[in-house]
Formats: sequence, C-alpha cells, structure tokens
Amino acid sequence: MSINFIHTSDWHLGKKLFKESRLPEQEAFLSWLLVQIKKSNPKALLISGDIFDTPHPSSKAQALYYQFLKEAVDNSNIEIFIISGNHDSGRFLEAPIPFLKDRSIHIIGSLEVEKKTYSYHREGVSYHLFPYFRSHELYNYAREYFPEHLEGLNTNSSDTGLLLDKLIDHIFEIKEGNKNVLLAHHLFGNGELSGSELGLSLSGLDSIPLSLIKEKFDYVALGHLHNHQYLSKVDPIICYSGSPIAFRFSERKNKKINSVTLNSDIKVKEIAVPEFRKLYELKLNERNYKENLLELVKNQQDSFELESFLEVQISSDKPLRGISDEIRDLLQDSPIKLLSMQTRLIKGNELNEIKSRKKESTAEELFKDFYLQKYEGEKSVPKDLTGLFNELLSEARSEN
Ligand SMILES: [Mn+2]
Repeated sequence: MSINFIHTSDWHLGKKLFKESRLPEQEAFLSWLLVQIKKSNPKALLISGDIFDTPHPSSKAQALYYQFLKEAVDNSNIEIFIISGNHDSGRFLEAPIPFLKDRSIHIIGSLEVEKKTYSYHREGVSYHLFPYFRSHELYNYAREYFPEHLEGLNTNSSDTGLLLDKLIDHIFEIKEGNKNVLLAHHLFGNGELSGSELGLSLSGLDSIPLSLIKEKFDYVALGHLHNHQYLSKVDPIICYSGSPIAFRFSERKNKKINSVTLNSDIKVKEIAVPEFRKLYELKLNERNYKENLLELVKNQQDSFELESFLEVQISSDKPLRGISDEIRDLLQDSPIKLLSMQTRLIKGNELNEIKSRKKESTAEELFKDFYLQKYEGEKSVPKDLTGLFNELLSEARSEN
C-alpha cells in the first residue's frame, strides 16, 4: 500500500518585509498548495512550525490560515498535522482544537506536563508531533516524569541531550512495522541558515544531535531553517522543507515543498513553489546605478501579478544626497517598488557601514557587533556571555 503526504513549514503568515505586507504572496502560496493537494490527493499535510510570524498574529493572517484549513479538509480526505515553531504561541495554536480535531486537523503546540497524545497511528504510518519548546519546559517535564535524570545535572550539552533522549522515548510511541514520521522545529545537526530565522538554542545545546532521532524514524519533517535542505538523504531522510517564500532579499528564491511517498521504501518528490513576487537585490556604485536600474525596468516581466520589491545598495566614496528620490523617479512608472536603499561609504567610518548594512540583522548579530565595537581588539564574544545573552533573549521572547 502506498501512502503519500506533503511536508511544508515556516509560512510565517503576517510577516512583513520592511513595512510591506507579504500576505498577498502567502495567500497565493496557499491557493497554489490547495491545487497541489487536489492534484496528488495526499493522505496528510504536515506543517512543521512557524505557521504565524508572531505569537498573536493579525486577524488577516488568522483569517487566511482558517480559510486554508477549511478549504483543504472540505475538498479532500486529507488529515492535517501541525506543530508550533519558535515564532508561534503554542497555546494560541492549540486553542481551536475542540473545533479542529473533528475535522481531521491535529495540533501540538506545546510540551505540557498534562498527558496528551503526541503520536498518531494510521495504517502503515505513524506521525509523531514534537512541538517547539524551550529549556525550562523541558526541565519542567523532566521534573514530573523522570526526575531521577535531573539529579546533579549541569545545563551542559551532554546532559540536555540525555533529557531530550528521555523525552523522545517518553512522549512518542514508535510503532514497529509502521513507517515512523517525525515533525519537529528545533535545530538539528548542522543546517545552513538563510538569515531570516530567529536564533534558538536549548540551554547548553546549540542543536540536537541527529543520533537522538536516527534509529527511531524513517522520515523527519523539519521546520525552522528557511532554505530547503537535507541533513540526511537515507535512513532516515531528514529534511528542512524551508519557507515557501523568500523573506529577505538575500535569501535563496528556489522554494519547495516535499511530496513524500511511502512504500516499502520512501520517495521524495520536490515540488517547486512558484515565485509570486520578484525580489531584486542590487549592489551598485555611483557610476553604474542609473544604467542598471533602467535595464531592470526595461526587462521587468509583466507576468507577475504582484509588484516587485527592490533593495539597492550603492557604494560611493562620498556621501550621496537625494539619491533615493532619484531612484524612485527612475522607477516611477514601473511595477517595481523600492523598499530599501543603502549607501555604503567605501572609505567612510566603519560604524556607519555597519549601521546601514545591519538593518535586518538578528538580535544575536547586533549583540556581536555591539560587543566588538565596545571592546576594541576582541575578535569574538566570549562563549559564556553569548550563552547568557541567548538565555535572556529566549526568556524575553517566550513572554510574548
Ligand atoms: Mn521560521
């Protein structure tokens, strides 16, 4: 018997680029996804976290999500499995469960001490839902169910790894004879960041070792990293599906979802997500920018329904005045909107350069820049300080 499911993640509904909404592209993606579901008629849709961009998303973002869920289950026999990501509020995702579970939509948003079911067994396949959680939730859980492992524990990585191992054993029921599929949104192994992810770490542990999941699962459907990538291609297949749209100008644009078929073996068919809006990133200088921008306007295809977004960086050895207005004039009658314009002084002082370059930096990057400027001559931030900073950051974020 052959079983087919679709794996996607990191929709970040409601996310903005500078001040521009991405909801039109996100809506286009969800319509496209409905067509894919109709075409391949999969048994399940797996959404591996970061459904929304913020813990309490706008009503428009929520409306889009519920409209999608309704249309997906109304028009097919699909079951939908959803876990939270680091951007989601787990409790917020779980609140509508009483309505959704009768419609074959299953959500695990948080790791809680109360008993709940993390494994769903179907004919030939079991889905195991690992919600996003932070260290303190892991410790709470351990205190309740395996306190003996907390004795004499340091928050160093081998100990945290041990707790995670216990946790995986404790919450999941691995079914021999079935294909076992894991959904998760933590950092595993050594993935490649695209730059638009928020940093996350468990106390003392930067990423979860693959050895903790390798033996137990056949396919691992990950979320968090925004570039589509495999951590392992066989036994098991471990894959980050990536985000369906690029969130930064610099991010790779080849976005995908996975259509996975389980027989005696596992086949992954990657389906390319169309680009619904063009994002252009141009690095120019004061001599060539006009010519390049005119060229861009000339070659702009009309086939895109949504206007294009543009980021321009212009290097120069002297301050350039009025250049943003000039560029806006150049683009005036074109379907290209200038979202970000940075000038880079080649011989200017370094601070200005960092300021203009780091507009979209993560908190971790900004902290590093700040530290290196404050303590001249230092090459990196001491590890313990980074650890403390990350802890504070994750505390602040979980209060949202
Ligand atoms: Mn994400």
